[in-house]
Amino acid sequence: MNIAVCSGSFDPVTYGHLDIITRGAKIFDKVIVAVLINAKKKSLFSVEERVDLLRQVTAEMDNVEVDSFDGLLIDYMKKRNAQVIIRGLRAVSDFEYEMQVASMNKKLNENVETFFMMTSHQYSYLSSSIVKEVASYKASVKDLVPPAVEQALLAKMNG
Ligand code: COD
Repeated sequence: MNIAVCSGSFDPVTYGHLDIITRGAKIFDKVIVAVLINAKKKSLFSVEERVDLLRQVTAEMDNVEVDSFDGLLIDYMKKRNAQVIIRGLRAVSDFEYEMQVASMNKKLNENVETFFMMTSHQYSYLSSSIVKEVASYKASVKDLVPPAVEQALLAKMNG
């Protein structure tokens, strides 16, 4: 069974994330969407909230599972018997960092492959940070995130 992990912060999940998860799920037998538990990084949503939103928006996808992990991604992958890391590329600026991380992961475990997917052009500008920025000014994020995430953002922004 070909198992891929799509890891990230997902703070919160956007249509850009959902696009690569959906496309990945058509290629691999199973996709595990894994949220990094990183106490050092300040996030708007807790890990539990991010996992819950991801579960809601991927509920229709039979071969997608949502989980969280701590520590090195390759250690988590070993535990889950996964061989492939799915990453999205939005712009040339993403490339340098992604190249470094993919090379390090390869050095840590040569059996792990990183699978890069080009963003769909309509989401090339989209990131969780930009969504939070727009939402903080009470502007509509309807076209950027699924309805459940829009509601959760509104609730956060309204205190
Ligand atoms: N279009 C396409 N892809 C997108 C879009 C978009 N609009 N938006 C986001 N993505 C992709 C990103 O490129 C990424 O591949 C994925 O979705 C998740 O994105 P984010 O921003 O939620 O998450 P990141 O990139 O901050 O997550 C980084 C990790 C936390 C996954 C990474 O640092 C990690 O695995 N850390 C664990 C420690 C480790 O093992 N490090 C590696 C050794 S150096």
